[in-house]
Amino acid sequence: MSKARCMWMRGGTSKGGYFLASDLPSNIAARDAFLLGAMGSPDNRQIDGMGGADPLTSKVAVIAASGRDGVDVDYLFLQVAVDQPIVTDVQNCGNILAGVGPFAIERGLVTAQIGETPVTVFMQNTGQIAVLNVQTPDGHVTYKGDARIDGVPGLSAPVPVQFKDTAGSSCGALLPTGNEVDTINGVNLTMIDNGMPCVVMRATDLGIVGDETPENLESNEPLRQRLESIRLQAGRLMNLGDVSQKSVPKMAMVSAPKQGGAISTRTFIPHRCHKAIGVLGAVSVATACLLKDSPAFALSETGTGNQRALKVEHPTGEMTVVVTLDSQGIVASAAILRTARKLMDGTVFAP
Ligand code: NQM
Repeated sequence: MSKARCMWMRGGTSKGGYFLASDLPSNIAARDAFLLGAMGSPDNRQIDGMGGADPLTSKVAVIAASGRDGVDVDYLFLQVAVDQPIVTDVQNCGNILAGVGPFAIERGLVTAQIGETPVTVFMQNTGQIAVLNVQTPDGHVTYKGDARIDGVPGLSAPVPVQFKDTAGSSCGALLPTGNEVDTINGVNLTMIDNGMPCVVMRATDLGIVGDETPENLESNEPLRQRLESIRLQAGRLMNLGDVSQKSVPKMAMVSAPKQGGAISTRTFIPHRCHKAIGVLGAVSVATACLLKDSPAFALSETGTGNQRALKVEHPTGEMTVVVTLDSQGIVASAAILRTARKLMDGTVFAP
């Protein structure tokens, strides 16, 4: 197959191709070969394809009407590696998710209401549900609005996203080792999965301050080696097996908030440093901040009450995660604000 119908969209702080499942080959090897060709991978510059030479702009959403009760669409997220011939469904993506609601309405999978249209999404990668509210003022999707998210210039229509039951999405449990804190290579860390498997460590324990730019951290070869050594061991302990070719777990280095937020982060995803932070990555880090024994706890400002707006600071601003706590103080559900924009609707070609 050498061409397919597709919509290119920004979802949150990521960007990628959105396809109806029926517009892609059902054979997985054929599908992946097509997507690699369309993105221009493997190649550091992705010069012969649509990818933007960054994992955040080399993403794919595959969407179909859902047969599940109370669910509108099934969404499969695929990460197309930039410099390796890998397409993986091992992780979810809460940023690309933001475009799934508008896409589902635009393609006629969900009927728009007048005003706002809720879209209930089954996230196939992890088997969980998210509910998006899409702005449809006159029965059509609008991308114009006055919502702003850090990491994206300008204003857009808000797409609030609510997650339910994200604990243990990929690792089987919120704390796959059963512990709030473990030690690997002498570094105290929390291995946690509240929608995204993450390893949460104190930045200073990795020899950085925590306010460095992503470029500065990516050029720090000893740091990268330390992180990868910890990650490979953490992967096994988190029930993820050999993660050498996988994009999880994410490596979050945390420090005290610098802009009045709850915590400051620098996150490797896992080999490039995120310019912001992933959505479910932020939910998982925010959850770690509430665990008394986590190295994140003492550094964070998490406030009080059963519902808290935790601002997770990152290199280009912050992401506010609104968490609702259960009677034991554990995060029961989380909500975030994203925006999305349709960039192109047409046909994408692979060589
Ligand atoms: O954690 C990047 C992104 C993501 C994933 C990554 C994401 C999430 O910013 O839900 O959104 O961590 O690979 O798109």
